[in-house]
Amino acid sequence: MSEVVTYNREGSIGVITVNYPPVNALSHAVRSGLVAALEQGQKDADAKVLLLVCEGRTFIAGADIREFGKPMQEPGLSAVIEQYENGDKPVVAAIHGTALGGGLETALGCHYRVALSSAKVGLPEVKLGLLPGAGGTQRLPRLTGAQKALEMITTGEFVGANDALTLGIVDAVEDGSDIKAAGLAYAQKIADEGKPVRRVRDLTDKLEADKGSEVFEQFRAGLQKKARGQFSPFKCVDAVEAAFSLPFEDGMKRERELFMECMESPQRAGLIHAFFAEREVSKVKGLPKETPVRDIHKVGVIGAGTMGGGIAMNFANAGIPVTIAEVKQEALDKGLAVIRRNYESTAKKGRITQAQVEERMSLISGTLTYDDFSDVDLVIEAVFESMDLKKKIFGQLDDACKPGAILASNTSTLSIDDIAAATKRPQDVIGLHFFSPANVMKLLEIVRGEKTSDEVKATAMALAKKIRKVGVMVGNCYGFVGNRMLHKRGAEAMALVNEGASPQQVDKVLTDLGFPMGQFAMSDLAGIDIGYSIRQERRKAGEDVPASWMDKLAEQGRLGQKTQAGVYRYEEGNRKPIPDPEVDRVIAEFRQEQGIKSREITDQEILERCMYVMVNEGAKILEEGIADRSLDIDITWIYGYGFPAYRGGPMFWADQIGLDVILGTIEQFYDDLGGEQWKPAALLQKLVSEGRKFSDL
Ligand code: 3H9
Repeated sequence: MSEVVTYNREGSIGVITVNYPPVNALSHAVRSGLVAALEQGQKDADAKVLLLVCEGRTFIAGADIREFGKPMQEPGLSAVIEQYENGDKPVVAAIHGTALGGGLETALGCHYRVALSSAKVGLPEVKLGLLPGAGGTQRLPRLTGAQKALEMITTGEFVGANDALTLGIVDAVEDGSDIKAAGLAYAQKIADEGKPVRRVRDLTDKLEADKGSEVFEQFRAGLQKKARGQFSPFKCVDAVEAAFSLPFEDGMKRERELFMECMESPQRAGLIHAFFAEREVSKVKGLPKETPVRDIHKVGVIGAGTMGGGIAMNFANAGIPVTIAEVKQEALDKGLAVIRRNYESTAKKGRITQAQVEERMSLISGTLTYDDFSDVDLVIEAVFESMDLKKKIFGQLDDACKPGAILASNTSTLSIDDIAAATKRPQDVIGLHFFSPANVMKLLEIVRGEKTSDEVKATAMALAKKIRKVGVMVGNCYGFVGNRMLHKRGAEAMALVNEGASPQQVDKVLTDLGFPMGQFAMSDLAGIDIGYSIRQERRKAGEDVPASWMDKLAEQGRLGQKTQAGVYRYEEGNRKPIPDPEVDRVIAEFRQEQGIKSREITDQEILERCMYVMVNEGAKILEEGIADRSLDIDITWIYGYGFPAYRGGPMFWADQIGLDVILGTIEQFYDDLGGEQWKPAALLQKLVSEGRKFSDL
């Protein structure tokens, strides 16, 4: 008898129990166990109805993703589900936690479904670059009709139990937390009422209603925008459409073919890498799992600007009281008003209730003095990037905060060690780098200083989870992982425009790769004055900072989106960048002044220069131990900068292109263009000589 799936009888109900922690994924052992237990149940003359239920935190959460890419061992999931559906004893699936992917498909192969009201169901395969490959695209529309099935399958979003009941996906919903008791009671009812088997594959009324409908074309058109560049969402539509145009068996065959196409696509590999990488980043090298963490009951934030306000919202959203400090009452009032406006607009969109707006606002207070930080467990400083100012603030915080309080900086570039040196508690100092908009972007770059204690590091990682961010632990250097790579890409993008490319050509190459916006659209969003004032400061300090056409734009007052003109122009109330001939003129004038003869630049050169410079820098970051693993860099870029998850992150993308190809091109650029940024990273050379990849490290 399988250890992970057991069979026993309770009265007239034959109970099939899956127990395969952590999420009861459909491994080979579970699939064969399900078949064996079903056969036992069918042979058991005293079992009138069978019940499929899971131990632990959830019903089956899908196929075992760790088995993907390895040879499939029989029985396949579709065959298992077919046996459940074709049997002549009714089978009830009892759902708690999340019935996902192959898990929901298994439940759809059962004849009745009961769920706890806290349960959720979904077909999230699309998020892994796949489509439901065990009948989900054929059975779900037979219950819900085309529209809802397409929505669920192309977005992968989960549906709560009560909505699932309305949609016909489950037959009953029970309150409480004892899924086995709920399942047994429902199965007994089926037995008492002598209900027959009811096979989803035989249901046809929803299919008839939507046959020939325009909904498929409408979905494809919508996806052109929403899923630009992606492969599997379009295949999902094809598969669901097959349910309406083909008999069940043929529809299943079509689903299989499309599933295999997705399985073989590089996007599937990228998304599954991203799925596991997201979970791996929480396991920090050298930081034992049992490291104690400090309680964070109350937080202080310094700065009520866009960043400080966004940071504060994260804590209020997680139910943690937060006090924001500002220098002037006016700035504080303005910051608090912006936060309220943000919440109100979320409420208007129906994502939170008005009561939640008030509840969250009641957790946020303001102050003009650090004396109010005497009882906070954590302070996050979010003032502008000036080392002198930060040192002054940290010295004051050291005096104002209780012993054991963590002092964090949201700096995006400056040295955490230098900031920590302004305090008598460098072990309690850490970088917590949020990404704008801080209440939305999922990344939290956690910067460990030389002296940061393990307890503080572990507390920061746990805190990230609590405020629903993905925390990535990185080392201390200029720009850390994300901005250090971004700055290299930015310098290369500028060089390309100097040499002859247009800003829109550079941006298009990046958006075609899947970035939500290009380098120059991003400068407009952040504000051109930021880079300009940094360059001016450095010039004043006597540094040799080359002239730039961006300086000319800043001097003309073209500061970006906020002035409706920057590298692009913007129409009132619209964030869409529009190329501007005036900017072309400024660039042409600049080239003339600098004696640059512009040349044709190909999209391929833009791609290689913008991306390979990042990969080379990423390799140096790994070499120096600033990032522990290439997956830490991948997750930083996916969640901090919108790198397309379906390409797995910049380092995974590089592995897929081939490190030998990339190194060869980098060497060529080093010869042709020169510059430290093109000096090949020793790690990259080593990996190529050993025939290895970043992901092998
Ligand atoms: C599919 O079903 C294809 C079929 O249509 C067709 C087949 C022919 N497999 O996320 P957590 C691990 S495709 C293997 O931290 P949570 C995870 O790596 C699949 N492992 O917990 C982690 O391991 P570790 C469709 C899995 O409570 C641990 O479980 N299904 C799988 O925050 C805990 O995970 C999906 O896409 C898996 N399927 O969230 C569902 N799932 O501890 C994917 C999880 O070693 N899973 N693990 O780091 C999820 O969305 C979330 O994990 C879930 C729990 C909501 C279930």
